[in-house]
Amino acid sequence: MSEIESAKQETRIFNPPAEFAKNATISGMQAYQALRAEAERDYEGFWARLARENIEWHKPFTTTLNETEAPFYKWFEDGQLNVSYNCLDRNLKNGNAAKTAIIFEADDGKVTKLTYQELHGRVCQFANGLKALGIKKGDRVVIYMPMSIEGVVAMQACARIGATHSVVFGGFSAKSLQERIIDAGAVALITADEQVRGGKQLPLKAIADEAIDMGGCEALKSVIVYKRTGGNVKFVEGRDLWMEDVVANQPDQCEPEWVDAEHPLFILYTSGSTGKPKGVQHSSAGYLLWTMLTMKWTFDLKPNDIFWCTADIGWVTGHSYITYGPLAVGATEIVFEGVPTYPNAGRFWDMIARHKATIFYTAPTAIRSLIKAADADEKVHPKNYDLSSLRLLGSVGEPINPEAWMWYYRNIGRERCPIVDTFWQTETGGHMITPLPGATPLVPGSCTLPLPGIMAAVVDETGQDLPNGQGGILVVKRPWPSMIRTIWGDPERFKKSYFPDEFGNKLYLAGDGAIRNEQTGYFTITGRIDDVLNVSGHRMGTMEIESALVANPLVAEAAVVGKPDETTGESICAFVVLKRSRPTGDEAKQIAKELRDWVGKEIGPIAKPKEIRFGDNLPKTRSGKIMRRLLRVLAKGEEITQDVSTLENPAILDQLKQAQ
Ligand code: 6R9
Repeated sequence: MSEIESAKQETRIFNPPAEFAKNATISGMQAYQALRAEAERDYEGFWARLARENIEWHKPFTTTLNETEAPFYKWFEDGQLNVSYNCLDRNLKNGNAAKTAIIFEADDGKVTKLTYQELHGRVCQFANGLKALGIKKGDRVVIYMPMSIEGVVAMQACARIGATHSVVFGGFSAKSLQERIIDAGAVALITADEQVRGGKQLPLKAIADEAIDMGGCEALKSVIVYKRTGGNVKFVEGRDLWMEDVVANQPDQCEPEWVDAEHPLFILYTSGSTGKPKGVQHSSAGYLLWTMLTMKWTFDLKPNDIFWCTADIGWVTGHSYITYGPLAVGATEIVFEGVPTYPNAGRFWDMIARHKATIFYTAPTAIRSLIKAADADEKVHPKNYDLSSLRLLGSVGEPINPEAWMWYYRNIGRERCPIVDTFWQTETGGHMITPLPGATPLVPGSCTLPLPGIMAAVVDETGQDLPNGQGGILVVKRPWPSMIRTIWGDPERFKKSYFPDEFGNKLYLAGDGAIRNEQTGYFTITGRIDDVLNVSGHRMGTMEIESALVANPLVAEAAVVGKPDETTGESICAFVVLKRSRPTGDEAKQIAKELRDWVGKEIGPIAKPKEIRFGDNLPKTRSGKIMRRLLRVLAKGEEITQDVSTLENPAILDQLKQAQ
């Protein structure tokens, strides 16, 4: 059944538990509708009110939204603030100094707790250390670190001195890291000797060295290394420093650098439909505001909550719901170094029980793999764990299929906890379409309704609204404070990707398809409508993987498509033409392995194709265009029913049918 069909047929509804609704920040649908109405009545007034109530400003703003250079929107333009001050100092003043900010659990189970006072001190010391190295406001700093307190400290310290950070996920290769260092023009790199995941030590500093040795990183003056394992690393005199030496003797107070509301807090690279990753640039004030509001609205955060977002700080979810949002609202949060399957697949459930987590936010791919693990081994079934502390569950990164939703609801939430299926993107900064746990009746597989102030809609190719029940293109009709500001160094690409001419440069194009339910108006996301794949909740461009493949000397041509996968949502299937004759049997297996490893080195292990098929050619139109939609059908193992008369070489389809 297609996603559109299953969304249309889903009729189960789960109302918010009465107790939950009673105490919720947004309590009941009327409260939600009232906020929406406020935004519709006076859009700027709505955002201005929230920005005044939630952010502590160094200098108050007087203009709310500047649209004169649209789509380069500016929010709260003449206001000044510091994001780290809002996350840390404010908590010291608010009586949260002795409150636990972070419960860190290492891969081996060792737990370290840090109060707001301690975190503030650590961030200030490191910020002072960065300043001593000459790093200043506006400089770019790349962070390539494991999940750690130090990773959060590094990001917050950059924010404190007004340096723009760009975190690169620790699973990316040397080449990917090098490209990002160059594109951002980074003056410093913060990394670790090694990272520890699933009982294994994996290098980071050695990969960073390799990246820098590839050349082009001339702007990079300092490499700061957090000693995680004490593993062997090479140091370059005059460039490399231990993090512990950078902070040694630095005072634990550091006056924050006040920045303009629009000052770029961070750049985060993500995949688009062309080969080169896009440096998504975010602001300071608008971004901070939305991470705070979504913590309060979507997660209904209360002072006693123990909040756990399992994402990595290398992704936007880790930025908004580990480094910034939870701290800005004074939450206690869990930060986890390891993986869900080590020492066994009960790790998440065990951690929830031990730390008494109340809010748990994870990805469908993790849920699906833990369902499988629980089916295979009774011992790691969630029923064996005390999950009574939980009151709210969340999902992010990809569509959650109704079966996985139901399992999550029954086995983890024990039918007591609402599930917030949060639809959003690197570009949106925070949640866009999501249930409110104390208001929205839930329907499995639907992210339900846009948050107040988010003008989401489903339109056709000409930008006209579609009626409910008709699938189309997901857009946002008005700018919102936490939206992407530009693509770093490429404003034209920003315009073309998100505010294209076809829609009069007025509609934000998410890149996803959606359909709204005929009765409820609820949104269901039907997946990407561009050449972007979503594998285990990780975004990847098909062009990126194709470029990596053709960079291999054996490869003449490659086309990459997504294939539905039970566990990872989508998997990567590559169709490859070699410069030599088409390999078969063991030789094909051998070359496929070589190419997979090659892609792992070019981009990172997450981009390795699960399946590689070799052909003498690819299905092309007479004008030479690769027919990817046919390849998608072949990848799924389905029969081709479409018209293939425009194909130059229809015989090739038979050859590519079989998986090798
Ligand atoms: C936060 C994040 C964004 C893409 C997005 C969409 C998919 C994310 C989803 C979802 C359906 C949800 N996506 N959340 N699809 N339901 N609740 O994941 O950012 O890595 O940029 O990915 O992920 O396709 O366009 P990012």
